[in-house]
Amino acid sequence: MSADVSKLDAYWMPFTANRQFKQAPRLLTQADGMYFRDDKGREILDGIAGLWCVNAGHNRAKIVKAIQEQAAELDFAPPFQMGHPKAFELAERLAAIAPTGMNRVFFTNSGSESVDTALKMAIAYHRVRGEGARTRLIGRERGYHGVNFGGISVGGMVANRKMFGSLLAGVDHIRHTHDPARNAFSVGIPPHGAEFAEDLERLVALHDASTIAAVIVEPVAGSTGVLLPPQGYLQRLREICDKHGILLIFDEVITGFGRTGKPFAAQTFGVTPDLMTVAKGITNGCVPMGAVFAQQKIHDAFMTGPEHLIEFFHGYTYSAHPLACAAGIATLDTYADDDLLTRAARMEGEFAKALHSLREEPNVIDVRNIGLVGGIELKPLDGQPAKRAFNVFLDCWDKGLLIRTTGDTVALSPPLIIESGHIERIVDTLRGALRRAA
Ligand code: PXG
Ligand code: PLP
Repeated sequence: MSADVSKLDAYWMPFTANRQFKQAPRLLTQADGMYFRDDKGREILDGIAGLWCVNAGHNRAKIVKAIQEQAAELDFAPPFQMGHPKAFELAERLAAIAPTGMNRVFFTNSGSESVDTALKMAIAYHRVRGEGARTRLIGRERGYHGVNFGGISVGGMVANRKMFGSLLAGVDHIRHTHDPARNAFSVGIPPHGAEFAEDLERLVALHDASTIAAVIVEPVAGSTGVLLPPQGYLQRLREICDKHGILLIFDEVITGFGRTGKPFAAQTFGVTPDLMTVAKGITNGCVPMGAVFAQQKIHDAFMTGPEHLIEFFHGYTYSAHPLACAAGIATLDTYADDDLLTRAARMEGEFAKALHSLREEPNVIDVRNIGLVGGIELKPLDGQPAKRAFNVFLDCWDKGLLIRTTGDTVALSPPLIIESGHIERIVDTLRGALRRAA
């Protein structure tokens, strides 16, 4: 059954080549475990956990049941000046697995909202402490922090920024950490580049620390092509932030919930931020939800003034939505039942070996991996950036495998329930596609 193109017009699709898609639609209609099914009944192996979010695999019984029951019990509760029990329960459960001291949780509905929330918290935190001049936000080149104005301002993807005017004022960027000349084909964390963190000292020298509120980075950058932090880099960034009283924000929207082998990448790398943004895996992708984790000292700094007054003028109609909270609790149960938040560490060796076996395939110029994240960078077609990788994407889809591409990098982030047979199939399918794309 091919889709009726006249019925595809109304939906303006996000981050999609709309015209190409509507000529040859790729429609998913069902999902279970490691697989999607498309509208033609084909089984599609999910190489990217939906979009870095379905960490426990699709259609998990406990989560489905929790959402169904919640919808019938309490469909909505206003989050402002009101609460419902599952919001508090989920926050406690999240605090229990969080990096050291990050025991205060603010709910949002997406990664983009989490990022803008964390940036606002950082600026307001300094102000409530009497350092109101600390308003400057520092991001990083090649960062992705969602699509809202705060997020694209601190973000470092040209395509996401250039169309949208002057963005937030008072933002600057440190350099990215991608250094293929020294680090190509590193297995796991690349050895070279801790010194890139010193770029923050350059911005401190330029702007003065007294004007800087926070630095935001992804511990592992996903959307911009799977860029890993060089050994010692995040530690150095933490030290420089501490030296200058600058808050460090980790954007863990893709690294959160087990992707790198511990619950959060902060734990994998042994570096604790002041604020941490999450989304995606918080509900296994089933209901939109995001959150910001804060160190208690940040939360407590707001708890001054008359007790009947609102301390932080921020929140969303759907913050801590009952369906999302029910899904989140059942998701944490599912992760615990199957020991999934550390499974990526156990699968990392096998996954890395399989990915790096693609090294000799045509046009592969780098392979990068950590936990259950993989990046395979391809030499671009002359004068047609991103085209070769997109061809590989379409070829894999044709062969029943869903991957992601960003620029000319293939990104893999399979559900954490992945088994050896799936890894083999992913790599074999990619190998074929790379040869055909040569
Ligand atoms: N921060 C990071 C680090 C992300 O990866 C967001 C913020 C925004 O989250 P929302 O929920 O607003 O989309 C993200 C999202 C990809 C891809 O293909 C990754 C994301 C979104 C879309 C595509 O790598 N990450
Ligand atoms: N726009 C208008 C007119 C609103 O009334 C509201 C919320 O009340 C919003 C935007 C924000 O919506 P949300 O809280 O879902 O982010």
